[in-house]
Parts: sequence; structure tokens; C-alpha cells
Amino acid sequence: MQRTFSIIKPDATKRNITGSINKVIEDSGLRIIAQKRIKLTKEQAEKFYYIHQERPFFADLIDFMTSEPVVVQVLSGENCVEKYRSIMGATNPDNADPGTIRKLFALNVQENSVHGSDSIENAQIEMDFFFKSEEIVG
Ligand code: FUP
Repeated sequence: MQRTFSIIKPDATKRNITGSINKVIEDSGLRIIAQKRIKLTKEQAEKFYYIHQERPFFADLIDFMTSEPVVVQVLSGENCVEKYRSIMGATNPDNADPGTIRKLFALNVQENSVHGSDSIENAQIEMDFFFKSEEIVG
């Protein structure tokens, strides 16, 4: 079984819709095999999104990601990385397909409700960043 890493972002925890998002995840057949609600520090958010550090939206993104709690998760299932990306929908909810998490719940390109790893390699790096192996129970 493949694994991927997910974050339910501050816009979603603030609106009390983490359960609604988890329902879409579970209805798709993916399993939530680790999950915790945390408040990201500025250092954690900057490290997590270092790839975007030169982008004009970086400072706003860090402010947003540290503004409210997030729920970090490990998901499992067949072809999980690609499957979760497809049920998340496009980064900008205006471009997301109907039925995707971002089309259903996202407010805009920044407050877009969820993160999902974009490769198997990044999934491993990202889940190691937030979870010990014994906290992931498949
Ligand atoms: P995604 O993989 O779909 O989450 O999208 P990206 O890796 O391209 O972007 C990561 C995050 O940066 C997005 F989820 C939100 C933020 N972002 C902005 O705030 N503004 C932009 O114009 C693009 C991305």
C-alpha cells in the first residue's frame, strides 16, 4: 500500500469542516492511518514550504499556515499519492473539478483547505517531518 502526507489547512480548521474533508477522503477509499491537530510554528512552516521561499506569496503563505491549527495526516491506499492529488483538485479552486475537496471547500488559491504530497519521495520526507514511525498505524 502506498502512503501520502496530507494537511487540512487553517481555513478548514477555522470553519470546523475537518470532518467533512475526512469524509471525502474516506469515501474515496483512502484510509487515514495517522492524524493529529497541531499549530505550526513559523520555523516549521518555512521549512515545510522552503521550495516556495523565493515566490512572491511566500510570506503570506507562512502567515496563513501559522494562523490557526492544522490537521496533519498520513493516508494510505493503492496509488495513494496520485489519487489524493486528484480528489484534492487544482491548487486554485476556480480551476478544480466538481466534487474535489478544493472545489467543495476552498476559498481561494491560498486558503485552499488541503495540502497533498506531489510525489512518493516528497510524501516520505513530509510524513517524516511530522510523524514518528510508531505514530503511523496502517
Ligand atoms: P499544490 O501542490 O496544489 O498545493 O500547489 P503548489 O505547490 O503550487 O502551492 C503550494 C501552496 O502555495 C498552495 F497550496 C497555496 C500557496 N500558493 C499561493 O498562496 N498562491 C499562489 O499563487 C500559488 C500557491
